[in-house]
Amino acid sequence: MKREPKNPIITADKVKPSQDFLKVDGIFNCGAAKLGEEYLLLCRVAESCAEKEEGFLCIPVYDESEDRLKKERIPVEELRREYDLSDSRMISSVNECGIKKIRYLTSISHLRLARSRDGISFEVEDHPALPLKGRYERWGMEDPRITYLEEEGRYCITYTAVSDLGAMPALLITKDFIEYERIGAIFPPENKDVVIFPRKIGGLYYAFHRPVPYEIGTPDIWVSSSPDLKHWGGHRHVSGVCTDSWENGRVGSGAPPIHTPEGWLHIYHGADHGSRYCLGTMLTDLENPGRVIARSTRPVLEPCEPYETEGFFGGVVFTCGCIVEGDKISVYYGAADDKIARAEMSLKELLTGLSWKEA
Ligand code: MAN
Repeated sequence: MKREPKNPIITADKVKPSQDFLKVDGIFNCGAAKLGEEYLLLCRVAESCAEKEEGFLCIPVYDESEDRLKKERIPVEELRREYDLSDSRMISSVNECGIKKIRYLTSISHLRLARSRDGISFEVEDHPALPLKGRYERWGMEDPRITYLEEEGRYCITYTAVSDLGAMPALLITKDFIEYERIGAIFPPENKDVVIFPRKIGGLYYAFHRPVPYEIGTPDIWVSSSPDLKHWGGHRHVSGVCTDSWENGRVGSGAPPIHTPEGWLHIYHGADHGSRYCLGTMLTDLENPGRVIARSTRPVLEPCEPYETEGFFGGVVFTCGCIVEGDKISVYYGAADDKIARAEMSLKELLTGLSWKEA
């Protein structure tokens, strides 16, 4: 992949906080779409409390009963005594069964639209695209992915609704990125990385998703189908972690699958046990999209540049969206969980030039 020389193309200093008491920690993982001639990115914006309070760590949490953000104040003493603070993204502890549980996220995310005429210089809007809503969004909305349903002229947006009840995929529908219809939860927790295919296959909608099994199994990519985008079934395992490689920790969908004559081309992410996130590719059957035809042996993008290795959470390249124009794929990706970067590649080269590992 060829990185954009102007990378990173969007940084946190270009983003206004959504409320006075917040500061923006990062703008990253974004869905991508074209609406007419305009390029749109629906970005994840992560915010935390701007002011420090002596003796406390303050975390913004959405209170659905009052429909507003509140500060949760945790005494620093308690934090040091009871929690693991080594991961910048979360505050965790080990429960009575010896299992690591995330008790708080260090920031809360919402979705924000950025617009561009050339796909490189983006203006970020001043306000969230839509407000947090309901019990399942107490800890925010994350990682939006946009699929344009070609035959219907509408955009499906999947995202992760996060709360103390778990990470749960939810769906929005829009035609204009002004009004959004909330469909709500489409898979129960814990599940993430849902991406919908751009056209129906055999009369059904399809989606890749990534459940997180608890006692048995690994975080792998699955496929499901639906007659109406709301009810999902036909669950089937697609592709798993590879024990001896860059993707030995977890894999999950990235950008919406791209229809090519050879099959569905899917850019996904894989992380190792040290949470270093890279991008890989796989090709699945056009008629049976859960059947993997081939999978790349090496990552197509790895965190190497300083803006990818250093940041809120370094060593991460993570995509939620790309735009295909003829033979050119523009991949938009979150770098180090705090900025947005872009890389492009030729569709043809990607299909022919890679060393495919037969699945
Ligand atoms: C999570 C994802 C992303 C994030 C990566 C890297 O698993 O859901 O939100 O970018 O980890 O931190």
